[in-house]
Amino acid sequence: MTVESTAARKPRRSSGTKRTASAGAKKPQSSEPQLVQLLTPEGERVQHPEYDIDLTAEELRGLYRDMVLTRRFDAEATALQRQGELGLWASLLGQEAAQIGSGRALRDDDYVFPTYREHGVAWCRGVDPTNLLGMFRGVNHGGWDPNSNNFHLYTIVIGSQTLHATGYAMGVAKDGADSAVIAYFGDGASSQGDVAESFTFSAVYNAPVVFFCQNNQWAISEPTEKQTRVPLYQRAQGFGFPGVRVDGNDVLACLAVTRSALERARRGEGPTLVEAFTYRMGAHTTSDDPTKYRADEERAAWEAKDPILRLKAYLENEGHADAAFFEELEAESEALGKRVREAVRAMPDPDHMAIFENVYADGHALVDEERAQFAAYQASFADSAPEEAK
Ligand SMILES: Cc1ncc(C[n+]2csc(CCOP(=O)(O)OP(=O)(O)O)c2C)c(N)n1
Ligand SMILES: [Mg+2]
Repeated sequence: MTVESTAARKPRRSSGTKRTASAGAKKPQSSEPQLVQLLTPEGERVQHPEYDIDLTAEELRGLYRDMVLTRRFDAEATALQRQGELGLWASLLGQEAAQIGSGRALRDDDYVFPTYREHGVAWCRGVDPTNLLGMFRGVNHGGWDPNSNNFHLYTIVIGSQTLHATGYAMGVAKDGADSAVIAYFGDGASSQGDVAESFTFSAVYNAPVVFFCQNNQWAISEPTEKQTRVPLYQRAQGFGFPGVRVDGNDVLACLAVTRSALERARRGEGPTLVEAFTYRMGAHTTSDDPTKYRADEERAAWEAKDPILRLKAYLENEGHADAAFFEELEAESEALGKRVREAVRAMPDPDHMAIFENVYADGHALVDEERAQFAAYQASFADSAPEEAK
């Protein structure tokens, strides 16, 4: 049995109302990419022999609401950066399904190690969205207590969080807990040594970790072809654990595939690589201009696969949501946008010396020296003198 074929273990029940995605199709060779999909770009529900799930109308509306509010929050943050309120923003536009689907597959006691773009996952973990903005405004080093929501601080050092997640997962296994760990990373990060090392360690130690790679086709200006000669999910095979590619713009498929990978981790069967095949609709960050390196046609093709529109079409076609639902959600989005704007503008400037705090737990000679230098520099400004001396 190949590692990939373990991904097709349990045939599920069939339903008369759904089309089978691969019906009549030639069985792909193992080297050809396979894509798990439950909802087509047109909003048609298709069945999958391994990953089919049943969700109530309320759950479907919940996923839709999560994606809409996350997109709204993200748009607001981009606008705030343009207005000079944030120093930088990394937009998740286009990746809502990958993040909400995987985020809603998690249990409260699972632990998440994100990159810097996982605003939708943060939303699912209950991290207040305004807390994500402090670091991007430059007023703090993180903005939330990772252990309050089992959601680690954003990690900028590409790929390093996969090692943190693996070590944490090895600890979970040693504790005998049945929770799981998920590490988010990108297509570009897949080229990092840290990621390869985390694959090796997690496989060998059977660590309960899911590697969730959002292949958004670009690592700043480098396309995925510059990262790999095989589809990314197939990398897992060489490390001895299963890999699966899921339609990253299909929230149902992302939920089903991640849930299955997390269950596998809980059963003590080790890691899984999930490659969510998606697209970064915006710029890498607000400092980037993607028109310099990618074609408009490419973006337009992905616009037709929008994760929110396809679920909207499905909700409407099935009668799972009425006009009042969409109107209320629009009002909720507006309110969220207003709350985010007000919260950012109200963030107090940090104390100048705070940058030196928490660098080392017990202090450090070099940090002490730098702190003293910086204090002297600050004191050299005329307006830094105490009030009574002026
Ligand atoms: C170790 C390291 N090398 C380089 C960088 C600069 N850098 C920031 S984001 C990025 C691209 C990451 O691409 P990908 O992993 O695909 O994630 P995406 O930004 O597309 O979500 C790079 C090279 C960094 N932050 N850390
Ligand atoms: Mg990328």
